[in-house]
Amino acid sequence: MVLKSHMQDSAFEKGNILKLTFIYLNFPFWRAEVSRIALFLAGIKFENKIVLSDEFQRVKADGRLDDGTVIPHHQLPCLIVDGHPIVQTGAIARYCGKLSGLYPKNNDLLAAQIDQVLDLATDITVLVSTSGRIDNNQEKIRKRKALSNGELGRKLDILEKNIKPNCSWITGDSMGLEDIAIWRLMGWLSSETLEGIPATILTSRPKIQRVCQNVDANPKIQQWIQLTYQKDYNRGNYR
Ligand SMILES: N[C@@H](CCC(=O)N[C@@H](CS)C(=O)NCC(=O)O)C(=O)O
Repeated sequence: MVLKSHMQDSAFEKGNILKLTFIYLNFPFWRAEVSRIALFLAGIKFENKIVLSDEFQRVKADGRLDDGTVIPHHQLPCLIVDGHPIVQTGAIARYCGKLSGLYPKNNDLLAAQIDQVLDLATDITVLVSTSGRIDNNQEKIRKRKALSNGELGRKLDILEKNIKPNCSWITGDSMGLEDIAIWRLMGWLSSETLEGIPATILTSRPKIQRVCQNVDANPKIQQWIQLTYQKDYNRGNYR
């Protein structure tokens, strides 16, 4: 793996092996992928534990897996580090990023630049997820169409504006946590799994498309896809 040139402070030292269990649902959403892929890129072993729908309902209610593992905020993802649970996407991503060398330990400016993209990914996720709670299907589709032409479109334009022209990556000179997060978030948005959000949502956003294409073309990312994604999984439309 090529580390960002200014990230030679990787916390991962062979011989200092942690027991890591990553807990998430059975689809490759960015909230999980950003951290799992960081670990994978660095060759850090972890157990990939999948929680199915019934058990997830119990996690939401009780804050525990069926085996008793505590899920502190009753939400996933959750990472167990030597028996200590960590939750919240950003916290887990920063932790895994530090272990893997994809998040700096002594460059506060770069850390904030990565954080701001992860936080924007969260804003976009929350914006879109609220539409999923609408029971009436027609109303849900109407809401999502309105979002695509309105606030979601606006957020995507803001992301587009903040990616430099002629750069392969959002921050710095190599693929980072922020690129992986945006690749999977955009893959979800443009995959047509969210009825009402069109597959063409990225068409007029070439810089976002370019970042997604670059992540998707990375050989280690392709290896991860082969290892963990269902065959022909729709990774979205960014071409
Ligand atoms: N703020 C949390 C939100 C995580 C989240 O909403 N996860 C969903 C699954 S993708 C969940 O657990 N939802 C159940 C709930 O919020 O009660 C984070 O950043 O990780």
